[in-house]
Amino acid sequence: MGFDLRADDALIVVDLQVDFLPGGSLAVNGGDEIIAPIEALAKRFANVLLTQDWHTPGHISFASAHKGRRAFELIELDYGPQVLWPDHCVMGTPGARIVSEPLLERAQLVLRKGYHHEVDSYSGFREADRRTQTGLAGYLRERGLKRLFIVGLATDFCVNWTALDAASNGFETLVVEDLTRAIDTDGSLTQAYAEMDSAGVRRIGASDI
Ligand code: VGL
Ligand code: ZN
Repeated sequence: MGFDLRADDALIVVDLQVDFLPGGSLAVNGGDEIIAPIEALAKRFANVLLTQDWHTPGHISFASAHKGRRAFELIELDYGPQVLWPDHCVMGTPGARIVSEPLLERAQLVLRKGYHHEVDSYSGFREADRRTQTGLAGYLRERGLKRLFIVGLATDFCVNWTALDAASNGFETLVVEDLTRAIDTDGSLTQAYAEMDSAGVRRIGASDI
């Protein structure tokens, strides 16, 4: 409908990994449905970047690392509230694999995050302590990339946090809503949309591009 895709646009594909697909340890409903359309969209972008959730074994975000706690409970850590998750995307394991060979082939950058044992990182820009930078903002700036189209998993966690940080770093930020799928625990999807809207993140559909 009307984006002239430009050389300074980037498609950021968030966490399209085995553990987030149906059958995975932190399966996102319908996660598999977005793979083919993202691959098709990626062909139209001059710049394709991927993020990859990449946790240490026994990572602090895992319920299994907290005695007596269960997955999807909320706890308070040094850096703030943390949802506890089933073990997922442990570095080097099959569950952490990015599921699309065409995207891996096309990607200029695969940005790993969540590899500090004591800090989670939903965002591709900044870890959950809200201080530790991943380097993505500097990468985008040095490459002169200005407008970011964000797709992938999950809408209400890694897509949302990545989009909010993208906007706060001054990038024009668009989330392609139908090329994401949500975990939707405890109202998280409604909250994520409200946060995106108030941060000036545009929500569009794939057919708009
Ligand atoms: C994610 C929960 C835990 C995501 C990653 O990719 O949205 N969610 N780790
Ligand atoms: Zn994770």
